[in-house]
Amino acid sequence: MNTVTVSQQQARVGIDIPFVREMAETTYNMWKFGWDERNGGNVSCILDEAEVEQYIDIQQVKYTIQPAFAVHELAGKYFIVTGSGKYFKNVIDDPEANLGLLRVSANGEQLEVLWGFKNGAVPTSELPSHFMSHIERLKVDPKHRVVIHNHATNVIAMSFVHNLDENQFTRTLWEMCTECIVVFPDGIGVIPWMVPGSNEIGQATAQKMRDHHAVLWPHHGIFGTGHSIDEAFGLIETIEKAAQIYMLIANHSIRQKITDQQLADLAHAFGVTPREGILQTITSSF
Ligand code: 2HA
Ligand code: ZN
Repeated sequence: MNTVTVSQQQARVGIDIPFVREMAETTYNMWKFGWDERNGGNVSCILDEAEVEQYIDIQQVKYTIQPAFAVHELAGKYFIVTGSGKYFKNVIDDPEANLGLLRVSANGEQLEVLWGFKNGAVPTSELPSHFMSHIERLKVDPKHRVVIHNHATNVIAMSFVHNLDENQFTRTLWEMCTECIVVFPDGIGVIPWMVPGSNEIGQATAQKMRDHHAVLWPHHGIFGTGHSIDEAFGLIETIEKAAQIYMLIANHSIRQKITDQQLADLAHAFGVTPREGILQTITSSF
């Protein structure tokens, strides 16, 4: 027997829309991993108009919001984003209250809400960082679509005990698991500790996004990007896994390591180019 009550069904308005379901499931998984306590974390995903109009009336603007800054570069683009102050664990039970779908107006100066943000919800407080990151990633990668921010536990832990030089931080992560250099050959960017939610942290993050898919916010969390939610989520998962290994082996005597030669051989075998200046030698032995 189906145990979902009528009120739950009503609350789950939108869950049958594929891009809503994907956001709901992803935010739920991140909460289950312990990366999104309380209202921690935010996600934004660019959608194609053709995809949106299959499910939502794109002529019907519910209301408009003034963004923190004009986003001419994103004019006309559709985004599904998490709501400010919303708990990731709750999205799956009421997507319409915890998510919103918006379009950047044709002149880039308004956000047109088309769906969601029920009961006066507003977009994530980190929207400036998301928008600025989307703008920079799109400049270097037209297929870019997704920005995910969360409070991945071991990444935060590592930011206390490892130095914050981004090349050294990257190198240590690469050394922790064989797959790392293949998943993020461009390394991770690191910004100084800054107050979240501000345009300043958005600018610092976006500047790093020119060269990296992922950016560490020390003592706070991580930003990961990709062509899809799977890719951005998988990137963060991989970084978090490496950080977890680091935290597990810290203060143990290290008997052996993945060498620079092995990292170079991996890069060669998988056809990726490691960011310059991180490995001692990047000559493949093949
Ligand atoms: O509140 O994670 O950085 C959501 C956040 C802020
Ligand atoms: Zn955060």
